[in-house]
Amino acid sequence: MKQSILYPFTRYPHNPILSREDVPYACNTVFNAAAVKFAGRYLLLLRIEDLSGVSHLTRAWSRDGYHFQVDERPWITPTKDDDTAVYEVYGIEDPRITAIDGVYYITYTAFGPYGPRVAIGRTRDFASFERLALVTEVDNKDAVLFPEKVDGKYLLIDRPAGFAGKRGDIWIQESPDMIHWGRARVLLSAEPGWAGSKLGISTPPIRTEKGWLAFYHGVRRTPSGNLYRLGCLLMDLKDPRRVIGHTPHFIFGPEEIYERTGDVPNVIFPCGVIVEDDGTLKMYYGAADTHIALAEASLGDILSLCSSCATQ
Ligand code: M1P
Repeated sequence: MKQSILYPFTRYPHNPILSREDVPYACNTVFNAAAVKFAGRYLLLLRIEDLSGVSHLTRAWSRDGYHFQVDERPWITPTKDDDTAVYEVYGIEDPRITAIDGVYYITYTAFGPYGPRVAIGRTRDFASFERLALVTEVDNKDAVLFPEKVDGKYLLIDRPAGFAGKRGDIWIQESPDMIHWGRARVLLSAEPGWAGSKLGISTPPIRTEKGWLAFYHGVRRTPSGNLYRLGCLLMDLKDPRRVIGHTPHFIFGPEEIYERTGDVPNVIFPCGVIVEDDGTLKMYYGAADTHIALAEASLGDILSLCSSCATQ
């Protein structure tokens, strides 16, 4: 589709930027990566699925945001801790990174026989990693933290339910300490249409002059399987529990061969965006659960789009 205000992203012409051939050890796929700028470099935290089907997280580094070097070894693997190992035994998936006061918090899906749970860990240097807590019960995933406390509370957006074919909506909850969460309420509901089956937040909120901006994926169940596409939403700066704009149509979706074919076809799944000083937004997304690709847009265009579809 031609780039337009309704479809504001332009794909990097050399996509995909990472495939399993770029990983220095044997694996099945590399996809759904968190993104951050750290110590003058771009850092992707890759979800890599190994040959047994279990996912772990590995770092990849870049000077320009387009060409990445993947570490020789995994960084975060399922925990061996006796109390919690069972909850990650099927893998750790779909990381997102939020910097709060100089600490990088990583939210990810811990997957085990009881279902998916949201886990939070943290690092200051992307060398050591400390697990904080499994913060939800099962059938919850797609979680991101806000980069600031609001009214003295941490805020987490997540997606309870939506697992095993059930409808899933985007929720928000708060915590005084990042461990104990509550006062949960729905932020955005899956409505009939392009995202009628389920939603999930994709990327951590970005503070902008118009509100907190975040991207989300919407899923439509079709006769040939699920179709994952992208929308964006804007939350009130003072009260992020209030959505002040969101796109009623998708703004990005699978079209290219690397998005249409792979282990899970017709999936685009961003977990990280980086906003450059010139207002260009780099979105890193999993393509067909098999590769990582990059698309760019102007932050201004995205904000206009979101505000032109104001909900309140
Ligand atoms: O296969 C597509 C995606 O399916 C799940 O996402 P969600 O639960 O939000 O629908 C996840 O397994 C995700 O990793 C995967 O890309």
